[in-house]
Amino acid sequence: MAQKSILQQKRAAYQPKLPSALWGPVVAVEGAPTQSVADQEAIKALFPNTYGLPELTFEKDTTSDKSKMESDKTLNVGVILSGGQAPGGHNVISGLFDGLKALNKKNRLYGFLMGPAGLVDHNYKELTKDIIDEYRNTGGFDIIGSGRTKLEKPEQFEKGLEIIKELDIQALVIIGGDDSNTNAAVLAEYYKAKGEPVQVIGWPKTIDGDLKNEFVETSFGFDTATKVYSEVIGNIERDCNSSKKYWHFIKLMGRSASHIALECALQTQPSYCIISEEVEAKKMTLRDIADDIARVVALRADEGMNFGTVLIPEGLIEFVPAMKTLIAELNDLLAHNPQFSTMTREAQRELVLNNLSKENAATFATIPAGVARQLTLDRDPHGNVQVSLIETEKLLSAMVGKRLASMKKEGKYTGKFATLHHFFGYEGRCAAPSNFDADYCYALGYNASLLIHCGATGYMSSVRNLAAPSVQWKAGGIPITMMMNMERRNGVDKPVIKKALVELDGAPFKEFAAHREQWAHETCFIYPGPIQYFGPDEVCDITSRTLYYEQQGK
Ligand code: FBP
Repeated sequence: MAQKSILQQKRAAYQPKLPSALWGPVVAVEGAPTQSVADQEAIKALFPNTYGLPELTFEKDTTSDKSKMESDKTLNVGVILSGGQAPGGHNVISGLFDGLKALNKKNRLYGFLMGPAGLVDHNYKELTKDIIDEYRNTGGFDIIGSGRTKLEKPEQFEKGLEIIKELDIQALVIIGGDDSNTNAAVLAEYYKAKGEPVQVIGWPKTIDGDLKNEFVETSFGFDTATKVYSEVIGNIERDCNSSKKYWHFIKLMGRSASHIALECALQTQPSYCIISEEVEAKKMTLRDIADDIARVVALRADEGMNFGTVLIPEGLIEFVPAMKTLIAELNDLLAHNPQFSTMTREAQRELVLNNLSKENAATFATIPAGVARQLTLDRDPHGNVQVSLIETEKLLSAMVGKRLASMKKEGKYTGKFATLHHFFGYEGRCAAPSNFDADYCYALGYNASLLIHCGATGYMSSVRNLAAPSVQWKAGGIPITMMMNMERRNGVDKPVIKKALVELDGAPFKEFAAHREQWAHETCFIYPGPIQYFGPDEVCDITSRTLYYEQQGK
């Protein structure tokens, strides 16, 4: 048995707070039929058996005199962790386990190992009370491991069905981001179309925060991960305000949307923060961005402040319009040339330059060789560029340095520009969940046991009203097809869950935009400090600033 830190030992005793609606017997209240957020006809045609299902809300069953929800029916359930780690995954599984056992002590939970591949390859283990107790309120996905295998081929579904039948599993729960929940919907449709009695339920996971909509207020893990990054950014800010000699360029994880960067900016008030969605809306080039950062460096230098912090979202490159069209064409090119990864670097560059459109070839030729190569590296199994490998923090600081050098020649800048670079991502993905994520995940898991109990399939577990204390949260399920639209992936149009990007007319961005010029001119750093697990509620239960501003007034 692995040794535990003292915090881990004490934290194991934390009992996550469930919404009061789930404390006893519940009834599932059906809403109106739903439709997808876009491309309704195309999605309906692809999901004839699971499209248009009603939203479900669990309410207290006031007709029952029992103290808890119970069932005579026994259930075997399989669970899969898919994609990148996010704090709270173990609590989702412990919530599901507790919910299943509350329904019927004979219910069993199986974990498929190392992601969706575990289902296809029949690698699994039964999750017993002893195992679950080891992992309560801990970070990481190591209870069963995770992976990025994309479940999309009928052969995979059939292999999965073999083990599902062997273990007599009635429901499969997939914990994942937008792509994995898309897989969950496809799987639910496949089994329903075949008349196989296997329910499929999804859970909203990703530190990126981009799996959200009216019914999913936030994905789990975002709260904890951003608190960890903000703690470290705050520490860097305090260091930089002490020595007053460095500009720190800090890249933050978040494959596509800039929610993490925006949240960290709201928590730490840096000298500068780039929001990719704004870059796209303003059609900015990398040069425009570097020039604007140089403007801030120069104006702080005028006040004697040759130091500061710049936050850079990981997904920036894909939002710079010229780069976006280049990457889209590169994605298609790579998808149609499977031999690409085995070619020499020179041959790869030649193939790219000879096959790209004139405009994109020109952009490709002008970007530094290192970044150009990073753009052509292997895609992840979902066809995405692996943006975490692109060192935009170094690229931008070099461009800012160049701009400052020419400003110096023109007599427009007299300061010093010494830079340090950081990339925060993996530091936060497996942190011990904050109270918010511990409670939210446990509730999502417990709630899924009720969705399974009431026969739902093709649904995502949904817990809402998250800015209120956890006992007031509302629980239920939303049809996954409702969140879908058609997008081009690996050169083909596919049904996928629509990614939620930062809204420039949303409250969190407006709050940031209203203050950023002041944060640039003055030193307004905030030092949030570490996540607190013990102490006053207002410190331990604080939600993300994003959720706070989004929910304010609702
Ligand atoms: P998910 O969308 O699967 O939750 O993963 C998000 C993420 O953490 C991104 O922020 C990051 O770009 C990516 O995973 C890195 O993944 P990997 O470590 O597998 O390369």
